[in-house]
Amino acid sequence: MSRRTIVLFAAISILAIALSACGGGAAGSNTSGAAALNVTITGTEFKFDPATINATPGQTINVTLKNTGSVEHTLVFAPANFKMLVQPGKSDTKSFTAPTAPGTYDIVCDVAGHKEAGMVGKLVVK
Ligand SMILES: [Cu+2]
Repeated sequence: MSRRTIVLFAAISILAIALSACGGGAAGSNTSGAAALNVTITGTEFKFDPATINATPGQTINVTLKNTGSVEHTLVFAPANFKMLVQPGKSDTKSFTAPTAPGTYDIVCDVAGHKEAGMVGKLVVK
């Protein structure tokens, strides 16, 4: 091989690596996931309905909390430092990211006494 050929070959190799790295990145983001999950949860005294969210690891979760009760309610997901508060008769949408570790995590309403009254839910990641 002439020096020129070697340089050309090296350039093509680098280009090929760059392209495959790019492709790999795209494939990676496809596997992690999963389109965002849109869930609508009704909050009232004293429960979430549905009380269970099923998500995949690292999935973006867009939560719409509709408060159909007569007092304010929150939806708190501590592992993601996530909290939303919705006044009675209102609804709001916010997003958080599911943990990357599979498992079952607690969702609570942290208004005083609500969790104890049964206003709890689960996020199942698998
Ligand atoms: Cu509540």
